[in-house]
Amino acid sequence: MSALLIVDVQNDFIDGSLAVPGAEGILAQINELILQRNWDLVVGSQDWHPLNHISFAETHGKQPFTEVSISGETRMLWPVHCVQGSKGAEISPLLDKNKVEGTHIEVDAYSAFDSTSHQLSSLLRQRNVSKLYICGLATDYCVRASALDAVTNGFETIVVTDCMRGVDERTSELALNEMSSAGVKLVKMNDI
Ligand code: VGL
Ligand code: ZN
Repeated sequence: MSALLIVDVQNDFIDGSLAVPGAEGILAQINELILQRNWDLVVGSQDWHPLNHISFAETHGKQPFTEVSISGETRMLWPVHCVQGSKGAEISPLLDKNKVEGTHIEVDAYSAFDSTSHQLSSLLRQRNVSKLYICGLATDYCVRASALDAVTNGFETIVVTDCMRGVDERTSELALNEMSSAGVKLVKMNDI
């Protein structure tokens, strides 16, 4: 069985506080991708932070897009985004949600697989999904982390490169290379 995971197509990443360049332009593509094939399952994920999240620059009294070392790890500090219950955290009204069977939330991590209850991998296993296609936002953060985790969880993992966008061009390029080295397949929508 094959599933499509649509990562973090939320208002803040489209035209809100952490707008990803070109994000708006892929919504129509993603809507087409949803209809393009008879997916056994289509699921979404949603970035969902508490107000004083550790990844927010404001929490540290710093400027957004600077980096800090948190427990020995370099982490990017973001503008306040996708706060639980806010308009910015809502899935974009431009996404065709008809076939999407709910969303899995990421409170603290970039990966859609990293929720404490491992809900996403159990759902995929329950539905006998072996092949997972991933699209959405952002290439260099949540798409990257979700794809790498999908491989680790034993799924054949494919990212649809023309249905995703990154925060930064350089880190997106690095992320694509890293995913590819980890065994993630990179395809374009029309080659599926
Ligand atoms: C994301 C930056 C911060 C993402 C989430 O969805 O890729 N990026 N939080
Ligand atoms: Zn976030």
